[in-house]
Amino acid sequence: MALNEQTIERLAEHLENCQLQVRDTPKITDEHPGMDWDDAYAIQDAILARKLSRGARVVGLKAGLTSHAKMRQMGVTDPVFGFLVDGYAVAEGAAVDTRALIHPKVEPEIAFVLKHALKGPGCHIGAVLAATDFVMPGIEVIDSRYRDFKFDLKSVIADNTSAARFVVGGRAVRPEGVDLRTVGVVLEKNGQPVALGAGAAVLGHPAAAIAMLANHLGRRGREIPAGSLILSGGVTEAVAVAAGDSVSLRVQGMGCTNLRFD
Ligand code: 0L1
Ligand code: MG
Repeated sequence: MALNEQTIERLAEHLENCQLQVRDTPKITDEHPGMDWDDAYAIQDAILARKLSRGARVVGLKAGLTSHAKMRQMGVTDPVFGFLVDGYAVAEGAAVDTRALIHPKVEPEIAFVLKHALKGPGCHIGAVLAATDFVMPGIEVIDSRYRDFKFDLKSVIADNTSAARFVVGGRAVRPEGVDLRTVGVVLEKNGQPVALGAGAAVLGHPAAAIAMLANHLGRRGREIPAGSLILSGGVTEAVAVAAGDSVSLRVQGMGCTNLRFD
């Protein structure tokens, strides 16, 4: 670790305040160019601890930057991992209040729900599919706390990978009931298709993102608990949304899930 505990706490407070007060900030590596990967996840952990101390619950996990389209869009090369708390969950078809967000974007995702825990190292697609109860469509709303979504990987990890809101819905499907590589995904905004893709856009197979998360947690002595919901990452680039927009995600064989923005 390159940062001391006080600095980690201060940066966590700063980033969380940006989220709570709906204001952006330059990326934190501008002031702390020497921070390392452990510092980045320690800041993310400290943000989670702040939320838990106020009564939040973890309701899921996420992998981000898992598609080449997203990596190109953001100019980065590796996936990142974050947490989802109860305040981020939106009921299907409900409205997201854009006044609580800085510059939201939506991403079409495949959500996994596990029946068994997954623990790395050595976790692979086969283990993920064996541990998966069902998969379903999910829309993630990301809202980087960084000005103009300009960040590097360490900054975005510290900022809990831009997590802000999510919805899951449509039809829950057993993993053996769908080929997650070839499954087609259509994201519509205000009735117009705005992004199209197939599951393989996520690291060749969306389950690979879950395996990477299990291996990442395993290196830290943790696991993905049974019952977890995990967003496996955007299948396409992210699409900007604003008040008045409605967004719908259709995943082949899994139906549709929707969000509105007020
Ligand atoms: O979920 C994601 O893929 C987003 C990760 C963070 C990068 C971003 O804000 O676009
Ligand atoms: Mg995402």
